[in-house]
Amino acid sequence: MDDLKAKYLDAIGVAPDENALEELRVQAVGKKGEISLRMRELGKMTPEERQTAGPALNALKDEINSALAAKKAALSDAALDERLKTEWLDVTLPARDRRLGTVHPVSQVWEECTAIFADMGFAVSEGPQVEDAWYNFDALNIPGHHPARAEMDTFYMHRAEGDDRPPHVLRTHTSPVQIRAMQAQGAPIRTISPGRVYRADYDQTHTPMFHQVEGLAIDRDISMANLKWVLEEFFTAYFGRTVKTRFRASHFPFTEPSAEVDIQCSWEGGTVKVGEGDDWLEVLGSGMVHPKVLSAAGVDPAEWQGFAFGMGIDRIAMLKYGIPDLRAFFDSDLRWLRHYGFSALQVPTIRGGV
Ligand code: 2NL
Repeated sequence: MDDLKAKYLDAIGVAPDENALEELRVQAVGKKGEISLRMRELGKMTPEERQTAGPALNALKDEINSALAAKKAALSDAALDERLKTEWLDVTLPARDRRLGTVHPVSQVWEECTAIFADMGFAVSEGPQVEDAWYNFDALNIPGHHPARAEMDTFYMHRAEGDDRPPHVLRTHTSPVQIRAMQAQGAPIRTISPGRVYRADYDQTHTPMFHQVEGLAIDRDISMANLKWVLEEFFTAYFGRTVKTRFRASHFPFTEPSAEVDIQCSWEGGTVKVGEGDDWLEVLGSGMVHPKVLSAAGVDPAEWQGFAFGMGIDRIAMLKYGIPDLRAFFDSDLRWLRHYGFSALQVPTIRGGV
């Protein structure tokens, strides 16, 4: 009996597949199997012999049956594992999350500005980021010896050796775009020029590349009054509330008269809030376009006049969305971008975008 048990349990243990297992089942416990034959022989035994052999054979049959069932389960698990190694595509798995990117706050604010000024009849002009020094300085009444050229920390694009033409510059403002627009279209003109500008300056509040939006309106009778209305309309739409402004006399070579514009704000707990309180925050430079600048751009200053202004996109983005650190704007840190970024579906509108 022990031999019989060992023979079948060992064979079941090493059976390679279900067919081998089925053969073993027939051999051992099938109708004409070895165990069944032994059971048939019980009749020829003495009652004493039968009393021990009967239960022993039944127990052996049970043991072989459960060994067969266990081995069958193990074989089918192994077969599934083997299949899963090659079948890497499991169509029953849930779909993977799609990781959507976000719109950078600079892009969002750029579009918000464009939408607000477009609603006031301003077109958008674009131009090169690598400029002739003439467009960036001379046309704007900033002559070669003027300290502004040094103050602006200009990036110069040096010519090849032996090429004696003056070097190109990375534009330090988007004014050259407006000069080109006036040359191309003449007057009257109403346009804004958002874009990247460059100054060799890097600290807590300055990055060597930043974003500016300039505006220009030239017609026969445009005045500072029109400038004030346009800017107040802009700030109210942009910040979504009435924002008081303060015009302070200033000086730029390209405007006369010139004004710096402050907006109303409050300081509480180290954060600034726009459109309330009685502090002031400088956000913008502006003025009436200098006659020499009009002439340089091919517009007759005896016939035409108008205003221009320039402000920092990054700066007003920080103010509106409570972003404390300018330099994080250009770190490309995905956690920062997910936190401060906008959904691609959040399209800016003339009411301020959000
Ligand atoms: C600032 C603000 C300013 C302008 C930019 C401009 C453009 C043309 C003619 C005259 Cl085509 N002016 N733009 C005017 C005033 C200020 O920028 O704080 N700049 C240093």
